[in-house]
Amino acid sequence: MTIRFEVNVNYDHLEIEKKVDANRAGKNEFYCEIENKSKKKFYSLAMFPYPSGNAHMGHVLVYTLSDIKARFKKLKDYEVLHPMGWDAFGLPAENAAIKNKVRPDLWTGANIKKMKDDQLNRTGWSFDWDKELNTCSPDYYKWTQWLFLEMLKAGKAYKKAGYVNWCPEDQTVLANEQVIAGHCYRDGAVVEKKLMDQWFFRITDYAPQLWDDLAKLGNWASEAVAVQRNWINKNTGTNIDFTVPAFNENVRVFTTRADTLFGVTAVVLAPEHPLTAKILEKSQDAKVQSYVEASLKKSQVERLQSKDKTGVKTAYKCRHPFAESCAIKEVDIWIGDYVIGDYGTGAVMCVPAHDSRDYEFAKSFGLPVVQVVTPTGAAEMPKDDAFTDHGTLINSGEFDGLSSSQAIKKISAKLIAKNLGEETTTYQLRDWSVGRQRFWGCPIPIIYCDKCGTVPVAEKDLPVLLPNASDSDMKDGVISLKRFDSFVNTQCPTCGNAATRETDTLDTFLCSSWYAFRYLDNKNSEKIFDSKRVNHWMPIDFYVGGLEHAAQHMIYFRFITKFLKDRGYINFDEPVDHFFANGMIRKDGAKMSKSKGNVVVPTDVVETYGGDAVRLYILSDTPAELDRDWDDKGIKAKQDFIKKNFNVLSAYLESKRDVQEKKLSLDKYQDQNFLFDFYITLNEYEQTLENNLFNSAVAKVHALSNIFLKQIANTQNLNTESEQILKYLIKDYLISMGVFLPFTSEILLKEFYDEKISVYNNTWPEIPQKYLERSTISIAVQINGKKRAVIELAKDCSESVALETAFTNSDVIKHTQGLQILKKIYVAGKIINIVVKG
Ligand code: ANZ
Ligand code: ZN
Repeated sequence: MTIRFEVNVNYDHLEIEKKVDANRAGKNEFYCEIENKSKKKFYSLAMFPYPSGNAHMGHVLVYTLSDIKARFKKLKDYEVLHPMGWDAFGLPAENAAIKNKVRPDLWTGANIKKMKDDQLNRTGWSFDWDKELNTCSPDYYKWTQWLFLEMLKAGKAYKKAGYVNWCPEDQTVLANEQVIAGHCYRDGAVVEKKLMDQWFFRITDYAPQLWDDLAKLGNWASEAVAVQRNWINKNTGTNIDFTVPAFNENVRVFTTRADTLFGVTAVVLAPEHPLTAKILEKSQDAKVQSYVEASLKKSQVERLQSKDKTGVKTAYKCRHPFAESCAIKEVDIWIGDYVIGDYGTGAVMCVPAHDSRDYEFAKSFGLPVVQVVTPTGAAEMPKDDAFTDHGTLINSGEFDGLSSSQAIKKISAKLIAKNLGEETTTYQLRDWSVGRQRFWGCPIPIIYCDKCGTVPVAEKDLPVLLPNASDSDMKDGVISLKRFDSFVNTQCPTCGNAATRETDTLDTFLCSSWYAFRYLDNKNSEKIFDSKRVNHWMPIDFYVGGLEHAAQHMIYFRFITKFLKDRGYINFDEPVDHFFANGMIRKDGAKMSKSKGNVVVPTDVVETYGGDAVRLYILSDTPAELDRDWDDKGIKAKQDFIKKNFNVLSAYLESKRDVQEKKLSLDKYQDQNFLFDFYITLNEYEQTLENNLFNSAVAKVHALSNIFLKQIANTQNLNTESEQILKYLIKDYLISMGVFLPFTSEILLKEFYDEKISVYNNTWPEIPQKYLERSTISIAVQINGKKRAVIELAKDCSESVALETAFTNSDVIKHTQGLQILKKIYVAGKIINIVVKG
């Protein structure tokens, strides 16, 4: 036999990887036949990367996870899709363009090439590059634009005034990431909030469905579902009207605790509330004026997180809806920025005794605290805080003595009867602001005409192409589509008059909210995708990504799916069956970051330890859902393990080149025990992979290797048939190991079995039922307290048979011959104890 790959019997990962890659070049081994309906499908997907130019350890973890799953399912005879693409629009490219004076498209393209060649293809990831997509390429963003137009047609895209971050120095809009502690990242100017017309998607129309369908996400990481629940946050409550005599109108508050109505000591309006503006106009109060202006400059996050509640009292009061029976007849109207403008009604009834935020607010301004709910049972009234639990009503007139939940119903009913309230459902979810005042994004396909107004670009005219930015376009450090006259100036598609294009681009979260569909039909120039394909392949069977995407990306992805279903393009309403949320890779207990100087670079470790070791190490010991600490010793140990496994196997197989592997009857194999060991462990390995217990799977890889290495060490007396069977079993073993160790397995299979063999396009070994449960057990025989032998017994063996068998064992005979036997007992299933005199 010729040595086909010239395997160096000493493990050298670089040489092995080079050979495996060379052999693979030019073939798309991982090609998925989308139209293949003869097999069950498996869609394994990891969130696609931003082409920053440098893969980091987080990428290594997610792509190894989706890859292990893909390879395993492929062996289990599924048609597997494991695609890869680029989330290429966004701020970093724009910033790099400004800093380095390179065009963002060129910068992005170079990074993609670098990541693909140097990084993604070196870790043994089975990506089907035929399905590659890139969100900044016109044949992709054409369909992002189409999706926008679909939203518009359905009445789900609209323009309204929204607050943006405004740098007064640059006279430009800043992204949230460009605002550092309230200041512009470039010139340090204090960032202001400015009202500008912006595009929104009506995701709130889908809030009830997004909420109800959380029940369908049984296979999601539970933390991710919790994040979604929090984000959508459905609440049932009561809207209550307080009349404001000075304005002859009502201010409506939203509360979940109508039972606390008798404890109201103020009504607080959000600075954005319409009545705030009216109050400002009527009172001309400078203090109120400056407070409102200052509040509007703060971001929502800042407002919610600030520890001290701020506010200002206005000159106006409103009437309590139960003034006739409540001790409190009227309360002051305040403005406070802890009240959010677009949640509930943008106004709250302030109940300091029972709401913590109201309590802090009341403390800051000396408002009265009136207790109206008293703890029931063992609960106690907290000392310096609100009592926020349900309890029993006091100080509430006719409602005294009711439980909170009874009181909520009764008080609501009375308010409704008086026409001063209604029961409501609210969601915290806000409409999705999709416009960005940035250059490097997907242009919004809208034209503004003086005569015709807002005119959507016709579908046949898509894509609206981004202009090519040249160096001079970036000279002042700001690029906006507004600068490109040739882009801005156009003709109205309706009347033909001169018109201008929308210069906002779309949020990159829109690009990533439909990419999983496009992988299934990435070359379609007629349609966004073929519905039949998508209906067959979705939902995604296994989706891997960080919990940091559990809110925005996963909500938008679910929303777009529901929208496409309503429009008749697909027939399912949840995009992801199983969402696997991976943990973080840390170093010395801290997040890896450039500033801490603790970054472990994937290319370096692949170079030093090899792709197989990286794959095995990154999933070992700790469940992949949890954070793990990177440890150089740990990966070195994995490399040593792989090396030993490789060296022993290759030396053995080298010496048995002339043996032809054969799938003979396993009964013929001389060491039946080995077969039990192998198949029982292989079966456990399979279960761990099926159930995503990846660290346990790594442990099984080690266990299997031990079983084979031990067997190889004991092969001196194997007859020819057993040797043929063993060689066959080693092949099966290598195929199953290929899930974690594609390079080592592939090279050994090619070298010693068949040069055309692939560790990917192959079949998981068949596991004979017979070898899954041992009918015998190994029992130690102790003589005078010393272990002298191990014998095989039938599981249900009687004591007399057990002892009889023991005395046929040569070691037992040796240690008892000629001696008086004082005692012999069999502890069933455990041990045989023999006591002799002498
Ligand atoms: C009075 C009250 C008394 C409240 C009490 C709570 C406890 P969740 O559960 O998060 O939805 N609220 C209503 N609108 C608000 C807004 N725009 N900005 C800030 N807070 C607002 O919160 C519902 C509760 O949050 C409402 O019930 C209201 O305070 C407050 F013992 O009303 B509650
Ligand atoms: Zn027109």
